[in-house]
This record gives sequence, C-alpha cells and structure tokens, in this order.
Amino acid sequence: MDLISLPVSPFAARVRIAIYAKDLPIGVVPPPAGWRESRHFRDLSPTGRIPVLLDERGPIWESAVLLEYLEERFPHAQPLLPADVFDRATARLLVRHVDLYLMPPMVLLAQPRNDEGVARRAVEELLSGVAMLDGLLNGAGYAVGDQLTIADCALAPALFALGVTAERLGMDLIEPGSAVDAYARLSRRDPHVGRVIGEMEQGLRLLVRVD
Ligand SMILES: N[C@@H](CCC(=O)N[C@@H](CS)C(=O)NCC(=O)O)C(=O)O
Repeated sequence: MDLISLPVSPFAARVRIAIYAKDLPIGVVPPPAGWRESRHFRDLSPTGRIPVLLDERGPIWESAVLLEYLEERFPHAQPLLPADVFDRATARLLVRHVDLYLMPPMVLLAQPRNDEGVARRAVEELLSGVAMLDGLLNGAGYAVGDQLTIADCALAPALFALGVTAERLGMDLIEPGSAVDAYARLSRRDPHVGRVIGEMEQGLRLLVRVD
C-alpha cells in the first residue's frame, strides 16, 4: 500500500502523521510527473488532488476519510481516536473545524492573484476560524486529552500552513500567548508531529529554491 503525498501539503501531512504514529506498512510516494494534467492520476484521484491512498482494493482519497480508514483498518496499531466517546466527538470536531474554517480561506489566499475584496474576506474568515479554535484548545501540546489523536494530525500541519500564510501576507494571524500559539509550538514536541512538520519545512525550502 502506498500514500501519494507531497511534503508541504497539509492534507497529505495529516495522513503521514497517522502512518508514522501507527507505524504502518504504507510507503509514502510522490505523485507521477505531470499529475495535474494526467488522466491516469484522475483515475486514482477523481478530484485530481493529493493525498491518495493506493489500497489493495482500490484508491481512497480525502484526507479526513483516510484518517478514519486507517483507524478502522489498523485497530491494533496506536489508536488515534480517544477511548472516551465525548473526546472522540471533540477530535472529529477539530478535524472538521480545520477543513471547514481554516483550510478553505488559506487555500484561497495561496492563489497567486486574488481580488482585493476576496482576499480581505478570506483573511476575516481565517481570523474568525482561528479565534473559534482558540476557544476549543487548552494551551497544551495535544488538542484532545494528553495523547496524539486525529485532531493533532489535522491541526498541527494546518497551523504550520497558517504560519506560512501569515509570513507571506506579512500579518499576525495567531495572537502571541493565545492557546493556538501555545499549541502550534508545543504540538511539535510529539515525535511524529515534529517529523512531519520537519518534512513540510524541508519541502517548503525546496519549493522556494525552485521558484
Ligand atoms: N479535501 C481534500 C483536499 C486535498 C487538496 O486540496 N490537496 C491539494 C494539495 S494541498 C491538491 O492536491 N491540490 C491540487 C493541485 O495542487 O493542483 C483532502 O482533504 O484530501
């Protein structure tokens, strides 16, 4: 089984954290050359996006679905859903929060040319998503309880991307001293989160060098 992944993709990064934490026999491979225009790649990933898991039974895409799939497929590897049912809901809520309120405005802001009004609204939306998140975190290095969960898999790479967005825009998007600020720093202490954030940093350096 292989995961088609790119180092800097926050969506692929979340699945890599899960693979590393669970120590799964899944290879991490880059997409084929010319994947954006490739019909073969579209057969694997109908949305044309990364990540895609090449499972023995066929491809599976959508990173949030992949987190749940790996959890169900490998129940004996380190669990990334908390035992407590309320905590499980909280972990899933945080993954949804990332996907609904953080990533869409960030993806919009990453586009090279944005109408000024569109960009302003995206920044407002992002700030509101970060403020809501602040109320959901407790300032610790794990989002739910004291162990790595799917919430951290999604959140830590998204906050790394938020830092990159803030730097590019020359804006403070995370309030210093806030719970989000503490989490963004402390979450890297987890070895699997730290490893993947390192991969994202390295991927970013290579991208910048190519540009
Ligand atoms: N909802 C998807 C989003 C995946 C996504 O947007 N991936 C980006 C990379 S971060 C992508 O493949 N974009 C297409 C492109 O770069 O052409 C998921 O969670 O897997």
